[in-house]
Amino acid sequence: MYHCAIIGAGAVGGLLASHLGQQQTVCFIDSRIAQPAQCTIKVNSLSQGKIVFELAILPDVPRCQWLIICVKAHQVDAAIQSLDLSPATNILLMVNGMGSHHQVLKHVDEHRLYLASNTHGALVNLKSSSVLSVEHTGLGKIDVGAFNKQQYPPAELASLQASLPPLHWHPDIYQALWLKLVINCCINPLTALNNCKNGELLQPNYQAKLKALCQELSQIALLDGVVLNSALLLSTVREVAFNTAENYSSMQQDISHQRHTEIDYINGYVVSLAKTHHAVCRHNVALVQQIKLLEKQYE
Ligand code: KPL
Repeated sequence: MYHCAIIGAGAVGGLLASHLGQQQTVCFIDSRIAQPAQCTIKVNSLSQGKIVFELAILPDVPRCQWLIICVKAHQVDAAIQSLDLSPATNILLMVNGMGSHHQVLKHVDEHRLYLASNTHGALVNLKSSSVLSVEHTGLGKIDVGAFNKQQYPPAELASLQASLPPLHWHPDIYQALWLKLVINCCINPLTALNNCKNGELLQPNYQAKLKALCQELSQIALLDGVVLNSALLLSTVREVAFNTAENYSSMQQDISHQRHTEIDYINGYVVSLAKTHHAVCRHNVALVQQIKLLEKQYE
């Protein structure tokens, strides 16, 4: 029996595996492989220094306490649809944006689904079929809560908390998820469209756009039952842009490597929510259209 199985051998998956693997049994899951394989993980962790260790990659989920999903939001369905998921396994969904939980709920019971927001920065240095090398670029935190807003954490959360501090339990995780969504709605498309680092958004020419976006996002969040003050949102977005000034956002990276972006789960999620409530959402609509135009050039 493993403690944790992780789907998504990328920057976040590698970071989680390296920290959890210090105290627990961990493996990666990749439903595309036919036979179990082995992988060496090398991580420069900001809290634990250099970590190197071997990890099994399995084609299906073994008995485990947690299945952690950290793939791109639009890859969730493909990553889990052929897996044999035990009803006793807790699922922790740690993806950018919102809305991909619908894909998980097609396969698992809602009382097993937990949602997480991660603010650690991590970048893949090197990835091959047998080596994953990750740089931990920003010390963040992980917020976890139940999809169905249960008040207390499951007993199995303690093992994750011990290996991955700081990890906080939230009886209502949607506040934390929305805050991360707003950060992604502002930083990701603007850095992708302007092909710049996050810190560039602190320049005066972006301030009116950021302010308008935060006002619009705070109004849409309210329609979803989440109260977020727009001035506070703006200062949080600026703070994240400052703290990650030298990073390229994941959407800037997706566009520059000609990959499909997560726009449908970030600004696109906000636009569809606004539509449901017949609310105006022109700044987010414009960003979705512009990012989709860029994607069209190579898809
Ligand atoms: O989460 C991010 C992303 O790039 O997806 C931010 C917080 C914007 C950091 O780059």
